[in-house]
Amino acid sequence: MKIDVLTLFPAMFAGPLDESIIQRARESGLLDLKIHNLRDYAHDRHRTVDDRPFGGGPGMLLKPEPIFEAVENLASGSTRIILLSPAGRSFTQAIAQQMARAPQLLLISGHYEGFDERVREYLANDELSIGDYVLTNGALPAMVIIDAITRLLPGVLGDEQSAYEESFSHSLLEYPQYTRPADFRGMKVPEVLMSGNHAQIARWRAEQARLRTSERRPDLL
Ligand code: JCQ
Repeated sequence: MKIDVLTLFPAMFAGPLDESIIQRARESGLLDLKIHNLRDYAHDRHRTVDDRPFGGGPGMLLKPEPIFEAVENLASGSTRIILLSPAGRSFTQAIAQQMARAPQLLLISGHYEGFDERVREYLANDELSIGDYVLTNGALPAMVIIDAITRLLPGVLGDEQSAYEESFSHSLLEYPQYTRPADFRGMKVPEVLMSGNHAQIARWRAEQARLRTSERRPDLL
């Protein structure tokens, strides 16, 4: 999969995507990730990317020209062009699964000033939010989405993790888990897990997952 990111803060991407599973996916060629500076698509001496809103009001808006030119340079007919902002639809595991099947994504990181509406209307295919709070810019949301999608790409995770994937798709929270020691400072592992009765263990886990979900995330049931 190819993922391009358009941002005013390319330096924010150094670090989080250079570690662990994402880095392995990049090195093995399963993920081709490129970060692009929106400012490189400005034409004037000051590399201007924003301007004042028509009709007045506070703040500045991202100008359409640099974003349109960047997209024309980076996207093809099959590229999904996605804006990141709190005004988007909520990013979910189901959306991550759909996007993991796309050949190319172009993530456009907005910031507090906002986009000229023509970027939404004529350029983007989609607008995503990672949650109901306001960040300074879309770089962290872009990284969250890249992480969620990359781990779903075939070959990125091992068998163990793929099994976990299936358990999440039952849309329950995970049951409590324990490892050694059986007694840690008097805090004991539930007896049933050491019983060797696998049918009983499976029942206990299913019950715990349901209980935990109904207590913490009744919206998932
Ligand atoms: C994304 N949840 C929060 C902030 C405006 C117009 O674009 C904007 C983008 C941002 C950055 O993204 C977020 C966000 N999901 O704050 C304001």
